[in-house]
Amino acid sequence: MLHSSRRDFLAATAAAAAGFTPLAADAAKIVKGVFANGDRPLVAFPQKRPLMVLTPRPPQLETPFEIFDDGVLTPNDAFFVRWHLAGIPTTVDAAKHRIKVGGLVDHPLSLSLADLKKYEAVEVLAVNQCSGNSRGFFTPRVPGGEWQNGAMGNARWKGARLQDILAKAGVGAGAKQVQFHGLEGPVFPETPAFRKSLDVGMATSNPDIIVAYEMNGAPMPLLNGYPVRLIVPGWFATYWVKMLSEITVLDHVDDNFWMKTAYRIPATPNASVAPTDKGYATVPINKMVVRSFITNLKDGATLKAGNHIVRGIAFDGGSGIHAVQLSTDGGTTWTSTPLEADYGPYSFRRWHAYIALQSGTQLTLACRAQANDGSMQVVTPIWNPSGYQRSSIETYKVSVA
Ligand SMILES: Nc1nc2c(c(=O)[nH]1)N[C@H]1C(S)=C(S)[C@@H](COP(=O)(O)O)O[C@H]1N2
Ligand SMILES: [Mo]
Repeated sequence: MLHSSRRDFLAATAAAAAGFTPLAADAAKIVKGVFANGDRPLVAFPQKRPLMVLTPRPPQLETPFEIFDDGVLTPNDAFFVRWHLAGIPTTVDAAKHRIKVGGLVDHPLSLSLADLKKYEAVEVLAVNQCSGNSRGFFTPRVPGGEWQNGAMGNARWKGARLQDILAKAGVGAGAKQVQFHGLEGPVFPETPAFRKSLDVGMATSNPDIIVAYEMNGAPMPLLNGYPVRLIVPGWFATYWVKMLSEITVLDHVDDNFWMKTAYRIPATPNASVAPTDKGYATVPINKMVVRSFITNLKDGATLKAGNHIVRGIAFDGGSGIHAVQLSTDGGTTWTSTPLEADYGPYSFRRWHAYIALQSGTQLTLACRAQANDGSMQVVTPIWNPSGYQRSSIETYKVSVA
């Protein structure tokens, strides 16, 4: 392998050290940053096309945004990747994999993949979005994975309903939460293992939460959680536990690090605070907030004069998209755009509009979505110290040649 820059070399060797040998580290390819320190090498990890590398170990790989223009589903080999801990198995024997269902249950279970497939199979199109998607745009900047807008993806997930599995196990009286854990572990013993929990009411009554064994009609890539992962449609990806190996019913509210300390948002309107604010209450991050993007042009683009189609996507936390509007004057006036096919309330919803561009002009495009629950994107960016839940209206400056 040839590496023209030290940075690519480090990315490739660190990935190899983690057991993930990049298949084609093309040293020439760097995606230019849209914020300071935002340049990202494009590296292909196993089962993946070249993606933007934030960190190779643990792997944090971002989907180049133009891929969202290709179709409503994000291909498995282009789907973003995010792990917290570096001790990820580099292979998993699906035939030997078991999901242990235990804790406060009447009948503990040990489910093989074959057992899982005996439950009624359900399918859902749902967006998996990292809580910190778009963190790099926070002003002032905050620490954490400096994602652009590509820490998200939309896939068709197939699996068994969590509520059916829990019904079989029999949830005991006094249960408070259900905790999920995957196969990976920390490299250092003092690092807390990654465990996430949902309230027992939600886990036993929401028929859309599934333990999935298929992603877009195929087994999911190892880096996206092969052989099974939890799908929590409408909720941020932190709950979508990969390589799921344990489901534990708890008689208390989970107080492990990943619930009590990490992944919490201010209990304020729009989860927003001032950088100087201290001592506010926080809650575990939960439902996603409505967002929309243009997918076929980038901020700063130069276009030819004439007629153009503008294409985009929108999604929310599960009520579905009611309308998307486009502005060609930076948000002063808005026009409704036709929505494309509806793949259910948890999926990306595509939209498009036609605009006529006069040569020699400059304009700012903006799109805003309104969800069926009435929520609507606003101009004012939110801020919180973890860089979670960015959802403000995106703008795109365009020069017409
Ligand atoms: N086992 C396990 N599952 C996990 C995580 C993890 O570190 N370990 N990270 C979560 C977070 S924060 C995100 S953003 C998503 C990323 O899913 P993806 O890698 O399939 O895109 O996985 C979630 N599930
Ligand atoms: Mo995340």
